Amino acid sequence: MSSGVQFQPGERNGRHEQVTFLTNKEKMPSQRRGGCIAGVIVGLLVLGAIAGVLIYFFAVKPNKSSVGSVTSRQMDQTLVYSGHLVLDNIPYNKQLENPQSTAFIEMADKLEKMLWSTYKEDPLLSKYYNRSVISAFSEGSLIAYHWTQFVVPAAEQQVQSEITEQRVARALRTGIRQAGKELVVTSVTVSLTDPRMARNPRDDNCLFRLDANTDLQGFESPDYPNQYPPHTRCLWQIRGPPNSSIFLDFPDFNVEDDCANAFVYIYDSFSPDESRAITKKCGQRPPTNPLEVVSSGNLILVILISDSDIQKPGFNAEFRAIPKMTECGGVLEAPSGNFSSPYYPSFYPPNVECTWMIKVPQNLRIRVRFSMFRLKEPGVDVRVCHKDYVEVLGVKYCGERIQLAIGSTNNTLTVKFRSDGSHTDKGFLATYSAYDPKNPCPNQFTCASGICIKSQLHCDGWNDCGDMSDEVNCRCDKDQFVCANGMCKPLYWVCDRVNDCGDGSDEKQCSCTSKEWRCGDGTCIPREQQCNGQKECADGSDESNCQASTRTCTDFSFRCKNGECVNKVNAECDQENDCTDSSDEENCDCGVRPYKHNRIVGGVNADVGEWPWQVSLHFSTMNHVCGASILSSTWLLSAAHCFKSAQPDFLKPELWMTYSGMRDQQDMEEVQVRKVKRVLPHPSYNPMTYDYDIALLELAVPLEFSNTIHPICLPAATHVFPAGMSCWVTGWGTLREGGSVSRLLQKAEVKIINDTVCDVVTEGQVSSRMMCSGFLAGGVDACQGDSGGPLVCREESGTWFQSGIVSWGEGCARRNKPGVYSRVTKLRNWITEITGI
Ligand code: 4AZ
Repeated sequence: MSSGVQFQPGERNGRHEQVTFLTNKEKMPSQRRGGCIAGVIVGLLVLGAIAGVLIYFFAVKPNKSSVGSVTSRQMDQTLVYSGHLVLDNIPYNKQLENPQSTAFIEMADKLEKMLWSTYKEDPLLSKYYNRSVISAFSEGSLIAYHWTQFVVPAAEQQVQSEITEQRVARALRTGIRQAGKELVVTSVTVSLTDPRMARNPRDDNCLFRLDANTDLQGFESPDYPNQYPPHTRCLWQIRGPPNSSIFLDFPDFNVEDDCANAFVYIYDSFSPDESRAITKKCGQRPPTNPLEVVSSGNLILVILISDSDIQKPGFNAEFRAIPKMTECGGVLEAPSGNFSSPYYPSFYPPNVECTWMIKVPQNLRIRVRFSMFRLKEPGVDVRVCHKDYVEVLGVKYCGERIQLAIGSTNNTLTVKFRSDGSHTDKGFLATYSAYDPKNPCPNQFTCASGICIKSQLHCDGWNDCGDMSDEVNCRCDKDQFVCANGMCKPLYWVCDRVNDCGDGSDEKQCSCTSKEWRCGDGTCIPREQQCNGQKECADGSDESNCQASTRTCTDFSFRCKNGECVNKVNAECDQENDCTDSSDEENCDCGVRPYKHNRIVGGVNADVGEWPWQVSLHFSTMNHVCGASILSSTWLLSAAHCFKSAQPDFLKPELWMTYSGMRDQQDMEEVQVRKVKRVLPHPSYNPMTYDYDIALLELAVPLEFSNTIHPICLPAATHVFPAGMSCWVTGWGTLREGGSVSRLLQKAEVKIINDTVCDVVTEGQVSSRMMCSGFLAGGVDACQGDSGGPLVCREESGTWFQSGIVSWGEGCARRNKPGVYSRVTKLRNWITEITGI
């Protein structure tokens, strides 16, 4: 159960030190628990503090103006530790809420002096001590929020690693014990803190104190909705009545993408204390995925930091006090139902514990399926789940799970959810149902978890249950390979460089001899042929990453504008300057989505702004006919077969209308409608074979880019999309073969299929201008109406590139009949010829 501000011994996350003073009797058992755990904790704390120091020095880059004059000496390093103190013998007084009041000033002075006198006792800390500040007070005994700054001169940087959380906490604990009778401190927390967040309430012009009540109130970042100023440091302390929690949401949130430069940090405390952090966010969020958090107690602290010159509108926020949650979980006795983490889909509060007891009639069993599961926290090993978790049948689950289903062993099932004091997330949404163990899945296959899948999926070489139970103990056919994990896969997938088995066994015994080099498609060539300027591998991989000949030009080099060659795979728009004229990073305002998105379990409906380059093409009086993608404000890319059909009218630009920024075919909000000036199918397009199935559309009026309208990056002709890579295809095409088109934009994750396999499964119908993508097991594919739409792949740099254009396929989602796409790299030069892009 949650409680406002809790002081539980052992609630350490390895990054902060929390000290709770126990009576001697209470101390005994914990002392006997031995030095081993303590050693590990101390080790973790030291590592944590070192990591923190490193992160701070290399990532956070202290801002000179942020922490007073001391840091203005160049290279001096500032360490700040913040947390809170619980004072037992001092009554709470409303006046302490106002930092300008005499009560606040007197009490803060007294405590700041006490802090100094405690640090003074430690020779190392006293040497580097700079100042201590009490930043706020709250009730519940008296809680004082503090921070202390240490400054280490440049010449003594090696000392930084000794000023650890553990050392600071130890100094405080020892010192405060000796502080005398007047101030009885019963508990202390200390965490390494980004110095930019340590503010003095008595002289800060961007610190706001807000009182929450049951009415919805709001606040905004400075100058919202215009841009917040550079080097913003603003704090909002929101305080509700006792026994309340604060609900805080951000209807609009648009902060810079790189969290190292700008972010919003939210705390379940008035101290920027890492052990009380609720979340840290940056980027832009779509209206469908607003940030909504709930505090465990009646306080919440919001901090906005920005350090780069890129300014964004910031945010507007709303808050209100809600009754503190007193209960969660319960007994569920209906045969089926739903349950979720508290306040779902808002972030769950810190420090809660809920237990659901599901009980069904004696002769039945229970299956639980999580359709959303997000308990992600920084620095958590998801195999251990030592912070927030869901526990079922003795197993703890945390992190983000795409497929999670669990079955009971009898007619009851207990699901426990626990959140600790820091970092919360959206949580989970679960459905459960009772089933008859004698016939759990009528006419279907029963997974070990109790969920049902279609019988045909049993032993089909794909892990459909999610726990592999449909793929063990299968008898493989003669033309199948037996994976080490018992799965059966087509023999011709062995050594194709795709881990089809999931355990790597189909790719294990495939190495080429020591005198050979292995191509991307698994074939072996003599080693000396690699990087010899001639293509020996069918996929060109032998010439695509030739470091030794960095500037020599081959057919596989990236060509810079100045004629120079770069022999690095996928050098364009990877956020590294490879050409001396930087032309590889020019025209790279593409392939990023302005909005931040959450991955929804099993979701197929695209989110607003998730695929901002997707366009819907409408013909004459018909509605949606084909897809296209945005290359620039005036050029769209599509498939030739959308225009060159039996009806010559399809070539007439005036009969087409393009819809950009659309998600719902019946919602025109934020959609930009443009007429077409020119339709340019590839001159070599062959309607019989679908070879060169590519077309360019020039728009009559340029598009204005927005959160939901943004171009996709085109790959260089030498860009490599390796077999096995996960890419996404999107469109409003039919949901199944012969079905009707979709109202909402759909997305599907598909894999690039090896060219040899593609050739086999299409019976030789693919040309070098085509590529296969999908799953040979079927089930996921593009379909009619998706044609002309983009197949896009996200590179490690985070940039999306269009690898394919939906072209054809034998039916849709059929087994061994993947989708066939026009290969953009092969048609790249034609695009440049026409558009100059
Ligand atoms: C079509 O008719 C179509 N399964 C597009 C893609 C695929 C099949 C048909 C791929 O537009």
